[in-house]
Amino acid sequence: MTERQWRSIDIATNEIREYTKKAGIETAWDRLEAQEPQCGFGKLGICCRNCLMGPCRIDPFGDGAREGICGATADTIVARNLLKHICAGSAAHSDHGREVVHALLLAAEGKSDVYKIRGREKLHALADEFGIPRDGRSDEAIAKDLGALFLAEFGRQEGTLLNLARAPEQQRKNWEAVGASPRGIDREIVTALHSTTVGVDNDPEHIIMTCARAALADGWGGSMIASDVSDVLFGEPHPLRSRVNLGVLKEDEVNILVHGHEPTLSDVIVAAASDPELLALARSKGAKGINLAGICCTANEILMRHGVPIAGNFLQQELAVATGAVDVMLIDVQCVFPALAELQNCFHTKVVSTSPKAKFPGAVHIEFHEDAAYETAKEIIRLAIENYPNRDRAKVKIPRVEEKLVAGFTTEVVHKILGGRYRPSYRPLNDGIQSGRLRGVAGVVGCNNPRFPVDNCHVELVKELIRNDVLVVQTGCSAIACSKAGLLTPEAASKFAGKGLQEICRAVGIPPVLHVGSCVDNSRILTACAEMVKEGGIGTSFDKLPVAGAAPEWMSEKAIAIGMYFVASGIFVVIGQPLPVQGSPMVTEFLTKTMEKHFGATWAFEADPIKAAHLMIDHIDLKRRELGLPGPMYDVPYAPKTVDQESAARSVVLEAVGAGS
Ligand code: SF4
Ligand code: MSK
Repeated sequence: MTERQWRSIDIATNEIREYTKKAGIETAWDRLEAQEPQCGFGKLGICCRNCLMGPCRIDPFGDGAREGICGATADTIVARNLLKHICAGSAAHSDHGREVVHALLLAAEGKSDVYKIRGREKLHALADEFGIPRDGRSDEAIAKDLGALFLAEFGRQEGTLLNLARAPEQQRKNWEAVGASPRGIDREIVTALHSTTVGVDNDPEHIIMTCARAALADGWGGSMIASDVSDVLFGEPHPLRSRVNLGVLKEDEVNILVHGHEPTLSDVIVAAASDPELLALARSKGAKGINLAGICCTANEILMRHGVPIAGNFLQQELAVATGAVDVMLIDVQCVFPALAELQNCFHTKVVSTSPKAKFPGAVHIEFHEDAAYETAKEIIRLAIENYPNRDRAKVKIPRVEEKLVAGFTTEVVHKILGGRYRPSYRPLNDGIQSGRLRGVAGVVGCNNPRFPVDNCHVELVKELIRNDVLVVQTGCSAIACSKAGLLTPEAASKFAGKGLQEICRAVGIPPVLHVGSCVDNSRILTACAEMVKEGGIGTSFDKLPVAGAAPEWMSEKAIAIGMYFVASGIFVVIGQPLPVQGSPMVTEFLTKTMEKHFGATWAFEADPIKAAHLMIDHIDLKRRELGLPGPMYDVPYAPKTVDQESAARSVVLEAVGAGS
């Protein structure tokens, strides 16, 4: 892999990556190089290991095998593989949701040493929405009913998910018409996995409908429950300021990084990190304090609610350890490199796994159980403090790079900040879109991937969108990427946004790019779209709205599930590298064209971030025309200098993904 291919726009990433290269410390980029050339059959989705008559693979050039031993065609194999990915992604988000519901029930039943109902307003709103009586009842009693109701959604055997009632009527009709309305979350995933086994579902179109239903069970089920219940249990996020990038690590404090996804432990770690007993212990070891920061989505969870700084996104997990300044990296589930356990041997860092679901050979395992959450959190922090004196000062290299950000936007917050505290409303947002001051809204989400220079596509794509007066909402590692580039501050509006978006940001005091949370919080984008439809004037279902989505550097199966539930909800989605479906022209055509007929939206594949931005803008403009809305209020000036820079960034990206120069 050439330097040109890995070099990021993030200078902290470059600095530590250079160091690991020189020091011979292996990271994801080195392992990618060792994997090259990567398997073309896998990339095209045409290998099948579903039974032990195989493995089988289809010759993409038509000279060799056209069918697997059982007779499965490329179309069937590709569709089945896609469905397996979606099941895994949906399962990950939904299992996260279930854990949070369990924690809510512990709080409601008084069985936890730390969990309390912190989001009273949200609890009451949800109780009213789901018909749970509130009069004369304690919050705990209400929460117990709510927890039981949500838990039943996972195993629901009859009827469809209750949250579907939040979707516009037309959306629900679309799903009904193609049999994509999800029933119980677990049921959809089990049924979908059943249909992928040898000799079950072999009709690629039918399999893709199952993909849609399993993904919708995630978006409108598991993920949405995770976000709602987290708000009840840990408190509703509100806009707050924080900092981001490796520079948030401190030389003279105990550094603890939380990495993974579930907030059940990380939220408690935040509380325990200010425990006087632990602070005194840290001082007794020569540290000035305890510095907590995060990586990936667990970082986003505690950023949104507590303003805890973020050390980095997905591809910075190894780089963070390589700063030599991390005393404990606490990991739970999802997006955690097994390589961390080996990497810790190069430094004093202790990698501590905590989930009963996820063990890492070589890591210290301190199992987390919700009923003793605070004690576990203290034990892990104590381990970090005891490890602080082992830090080798000669190896400490913390890049002096950090950026400010504002996070904490939710569907409810947008209501309040736009309409005012006493008259919350989406009216000003819809008015802005109707007048053309705001062209539309885009969700830009997803991971990093070593096939792309870290963050470049996220940042270039989002800059182009806001330059064209498109308000951007973000989650996950994409939000972290753009916050490192300084796009998540109100000041970024005057620097990067078009005139119309600038006016809105200035009037309301928001950044042009809104951080709405972690991967499960993509469900907040669905509920925000539902509010826009409810407010009226810009379409009666999601597929009519001037909105679009993107995941420019995605890598995870969870990203496929997210993309699929957005498309199946009527939102056009552009992703950086193609889905592994191109071994079947039929499946590719179905996803990128035919889905429009059934769901009102399609997928598009585009590695070039500027072209991807313009696919989204063109789609938004098309929706505006269909709604009879005027064109954008302000012309967007051609920016030759920027475009030159963008071209350079694009050619690196294209080279990195093997899409030409
Ligand atoms: Fe081969 Fe069919 Fe078995 Fe897949 S299911 S491995 S295509 S025989
Ligand atoms: S953490 S799924 S790398 S966004 Fe949610 Fe980041 Fe992608 Fe994991």
